[in-house]
Amino acid sequence: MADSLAASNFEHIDPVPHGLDYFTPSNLPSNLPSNLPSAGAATPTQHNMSTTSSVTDGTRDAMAVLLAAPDERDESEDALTVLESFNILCVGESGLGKSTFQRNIFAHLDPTKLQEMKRRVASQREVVNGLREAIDRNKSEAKHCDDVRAVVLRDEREALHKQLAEADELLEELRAQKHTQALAVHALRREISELEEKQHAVRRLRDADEISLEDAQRYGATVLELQAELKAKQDALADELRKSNLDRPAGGEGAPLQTTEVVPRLIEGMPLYADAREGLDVTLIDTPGYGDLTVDTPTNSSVEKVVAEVERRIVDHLGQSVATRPNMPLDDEKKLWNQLVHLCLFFVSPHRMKRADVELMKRLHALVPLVIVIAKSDTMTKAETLRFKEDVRAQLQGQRVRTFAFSFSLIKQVEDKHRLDHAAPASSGGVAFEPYYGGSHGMWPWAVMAADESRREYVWGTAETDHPHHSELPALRDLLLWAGGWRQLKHDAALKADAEGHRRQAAAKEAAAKEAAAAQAAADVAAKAKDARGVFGLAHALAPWLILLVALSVALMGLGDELRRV
Ligand SMILES: Nc1nc2c(ncn2[C@@H]2O[C@H](COP(=O)(O)OP(=O)(O)OP(=O)(O)O)[C@@H](O)[C@H]2O)c(=O)[nH]1
Ligand SMILES: [Mg+2]
Repeated sequence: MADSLAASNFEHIDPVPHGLDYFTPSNLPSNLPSNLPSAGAATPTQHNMSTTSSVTDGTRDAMAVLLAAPDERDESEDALTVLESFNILCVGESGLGKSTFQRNIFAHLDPTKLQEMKRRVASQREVVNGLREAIDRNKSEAKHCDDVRAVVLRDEREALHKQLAEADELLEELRAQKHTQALAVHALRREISELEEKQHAVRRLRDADEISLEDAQRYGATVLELQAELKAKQDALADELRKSNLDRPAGGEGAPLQTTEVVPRLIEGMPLYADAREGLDVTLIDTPGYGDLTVDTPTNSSVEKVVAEVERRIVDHLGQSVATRPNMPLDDEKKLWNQLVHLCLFFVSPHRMKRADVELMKRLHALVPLVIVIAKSDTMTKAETLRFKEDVRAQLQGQRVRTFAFSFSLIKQVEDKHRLDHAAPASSGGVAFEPYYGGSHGMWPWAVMAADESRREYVWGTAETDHPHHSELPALRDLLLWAGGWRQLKHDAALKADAEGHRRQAAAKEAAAKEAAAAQAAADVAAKAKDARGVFGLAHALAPWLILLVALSVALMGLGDELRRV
């Protein structure tokens, strides 16, 4: 079982990456064509566009769509339908790459320049349509109004026509820009595709048994040249597709800043996959890591900040009693647009889980759906990764930490998709890719690596954060959005928030009952004390009289004795 996790994981890293075994921006999972299927179906990639027999008709068609000139493609300008909110909290020890991960995971899916342009075209088209409707309304009113109103309407109509002409001009300009941009991406994709084919062919010649050493060297040099050319094109395409604000920290170039406070970042209209017509408003909530000498101090505890953020969101959600979105009942708003933490990605360091991790997990697991992520997976070998995944799961079970388990069928869909997308073509003699993300129980943690440029370069080669052979980051992304894991998570988050609400209510009731009982007990004590004081007070008041009485009796008795003696 273990061997099947990712049969070729890291095996393909060599100083000169082999084109087809490598991730390129052209076969990012997010580069799916707009007519792409729902979960589980084949998606186009550079691997399966090869003309070998291993390519299915479906994938070849899909690739054709991807490489077709932009004007041949579905150029629908429909704006994205944003379905709901989806909030992800990243938690863990300091320095594990939480912030880098957040900049990386949706970098290619987050509205790219192209999608941004699509959005601008769509909203400008709405402006144009709005003006046209206003002119129509004006015209129909003009047919039935009096002469004075007719003059006013004519002036208004003239102004509207002027506005419409300007808006139309802007719309055309935006469309042209969008088309130019689409052509640039298309051209780059095609060039990359051709270069990869070429490189692949030359590599086959180089590796053929029957050629001379000289020829082999010549072909080898050509492969290297093609590789350099390919890399330049891939970089250009990545730049074209990348949305800058997710790729780098706000400060621009330079080392990532340490996170010192809880920082939410809203990404509006994140498509579920590239070119999807449906998307989510995703909020990534970054948190200060714990265990750091300067940021996490006893008086400024990172853990307390994390727990406070989670609890604040639950309390706000439970306490919301007024709808804020137009035309949406409160119940729907609370269900679809709540600010709860829908997913807590809990980062643990590679090789070891710490006591502090488990302690925080135990504070969070009843409040939010917890998914464990092993950070910096590039620092572990395949065997270490597998072993550590098992260790983490066993330790969590032993500690009774409850983590969220995605339905196994969703994980399976992602595995199938990646198996298809990332199998090296038979012609390259490549190994089949056997992802095994969930473990037999579907409960393994995810081993991810992240980087701002989506790749980490080492002296021995390059590890691609978006390559399923190298990292489970794309698997997690596909599971969350493409396969619909977000729905399961939101459901669980709502259940947990409600349970927490009940727990708090019960605790408040219990506290109130305890308080009432304590007050009653205090009152009883006071009453008893009062009673005791009453008896004692009476005794106190009568005492002088009693003493006097006794004294008198004694005196009388003495007097009696005297009289008798006399
Ligand atoms: N090897 C490796 N390094 C990584 C990875 N992800 C991030 N890093 C590096 O780890 C360092 C810390 O990354 P950050 O993203 O700032 O870590 P963080 O968890 O946000 O840290 P805090 O803000 O202190 O909690 C940076 O130098 C990153 O480049 C990874 O997957 N592998
Ligand atoms: Mg950080």
